[in-house]
Amino acid sequence: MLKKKGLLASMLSFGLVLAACGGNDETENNGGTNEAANEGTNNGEAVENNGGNEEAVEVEAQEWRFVTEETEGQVQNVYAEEFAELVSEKSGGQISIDVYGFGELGSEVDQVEQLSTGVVEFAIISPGFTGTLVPEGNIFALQFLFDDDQELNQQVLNESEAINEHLAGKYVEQGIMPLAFWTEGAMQWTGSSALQSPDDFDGFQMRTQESPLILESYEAYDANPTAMSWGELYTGLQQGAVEGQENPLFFIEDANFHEVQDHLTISNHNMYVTMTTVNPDFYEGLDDATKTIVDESIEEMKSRSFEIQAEQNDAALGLIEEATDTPTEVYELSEEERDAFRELAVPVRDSYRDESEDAGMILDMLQDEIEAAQGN
Ligand code: 6CS
Repeated sequence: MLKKKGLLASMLSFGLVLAACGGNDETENNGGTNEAANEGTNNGEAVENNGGNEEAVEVEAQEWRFVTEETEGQVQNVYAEEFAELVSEKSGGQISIDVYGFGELGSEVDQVEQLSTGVVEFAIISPGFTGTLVPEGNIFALQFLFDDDQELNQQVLNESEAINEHLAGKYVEQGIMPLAFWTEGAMQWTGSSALQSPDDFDGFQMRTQESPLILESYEAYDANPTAMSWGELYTGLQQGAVEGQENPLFFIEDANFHEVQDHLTISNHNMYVTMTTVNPDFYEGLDDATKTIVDESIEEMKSRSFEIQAEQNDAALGLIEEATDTPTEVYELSEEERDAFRELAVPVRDSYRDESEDAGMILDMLQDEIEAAQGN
């Protein structure tokens, strides 16, 4: 429960952090951040001996903010810290990025607004929290849509026109510019009771993220889904307010959900997709040299994000099984058992098509892209 105390302390320091972020109010900050970030920057020439890095580019000193939905040591934070390091190196130490973990600036939903209003320049935002704002982002709620091979899925996320052009465009319209879509691993179920067939979900109190089609996906199994921040989830599971949840293994283990759950089902029913995002006005306002530093760092983090999640997810199941003082029964669904869920999950795709004029086109294109990747 140490983490909960840390979280509370972080929430209490929220006001202080905002004050430390330059004292701007939100309205001024939208364009103001860009001006502050760009003021005095030049076109960026490669210089020798800049901070000891021969490839560093000359840019003015700048300080940016990057908020994540996770805490220290978890996948998103390791990613953000490494991204900050790359940007610092490439700018010869001139650009520094302060990373704020989950709870330091508010909830996951608050963070979406902070990014779009320019309170922070960068954020890791999971589509699971934006389904009302960007209905097309509900595509990642659709279970059994992607392949079981995470490497193949990451390749699709990197190369997909449906995602990187059409879906990304919908986010930009809402003041959120996705720079990369990436997997945090396959999701599994935990429960206070065993979850092995759709019948086991009948009336089951399932915790989900906010996006409407995530809830609808569990309603298709006759469960009673409730959206809740993960900051309240440990206590919610412990006290029985909810009976189960879905997440990648690393997160289940690190957030200690296995301590308060008797059952873990290896279901691989979906993958956890997240996005590295930037405030579009801020990004478009950057000079070419600074933009290149950002773009190169994002590109280099594409393989790293996959490695970071794979390493943590690979270790997590063993750690859960070793926690014998809080035993968790692990059950892996057979292909036949997965098919029973798949059958109920596929019709939810029709609801996705109804989300907007372009949703059907995005889904069709993505399905073609997944099939093409599977055929290679
Ligand atoms: O379940 C959640 O809400 C959290 N899960 C992960 C893997 N990252 C952050 C997110 O908020």
